[in-house]
Amino acid sequence: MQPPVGRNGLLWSDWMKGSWNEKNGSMQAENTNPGKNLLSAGGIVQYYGPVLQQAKASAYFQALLHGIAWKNDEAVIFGKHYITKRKAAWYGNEGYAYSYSNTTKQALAWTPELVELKKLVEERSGASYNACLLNLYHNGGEGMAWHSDDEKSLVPGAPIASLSLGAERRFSLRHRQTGETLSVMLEHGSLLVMKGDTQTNWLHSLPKALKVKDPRINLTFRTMKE
Ligand SMILES: O=C(O)CCC(=O)C(=O)O
Ligand SMILES: [Mn+2]
Repeated sequence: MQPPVGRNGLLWSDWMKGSWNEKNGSMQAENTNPGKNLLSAGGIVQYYGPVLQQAKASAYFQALLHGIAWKNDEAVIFGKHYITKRKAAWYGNEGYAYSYSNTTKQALAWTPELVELKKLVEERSGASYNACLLNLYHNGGEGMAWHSDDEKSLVPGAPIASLSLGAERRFSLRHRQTGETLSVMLEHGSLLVMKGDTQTNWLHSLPKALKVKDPRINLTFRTMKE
């Protein structure tokens, strides 16, 4: 099994030490570059690259595609009710209610796959999480507009760990004051972590990418106030 080649100007082998764990399909490795912050100032965003063997990532993609209680996402913006083409689902520890975009969602109980993925991202990011928002983008015609994950129900500054499965998509960040913008391609099985003041100073988005025909699932593990 060859380790994957990064799409972001880095060779995986340049910054990873270790080997694939064939048993559970995860990269049994010491990531030598987890601390590299993509942001110039005002927050911390770390891209870890793939943390799952590609076949294992594909198996999780299929399990989540068929096993998650997907619903079209709803938003109320300037009093107008929108239903997105994108689907979403909300899982968490104890039936947490989660409010965003003026809608409230009740958390469902963790599935076995989500428990495994939560453990993996907790190990890699060195933080723990009590909830997860999942998004299903059927193709590149679906994305997510500029926003920050700064809802009152979240612990401010707590890491948000974003795991990507399926089609590779561009993830963009824009500084609220300076307008500085940067992007990273989120690979199949990859992990990105946002923490510190990122949600205060930066917006993020998943731009539409009309050439992309394949679906993508994103999981953001979060920490809700208890
Ligand atoms: O799909 C993504 O990578 C971003 C998702 C996101 O920003 C969110 O769920 O708040
Ligand atoms: Mn977000």
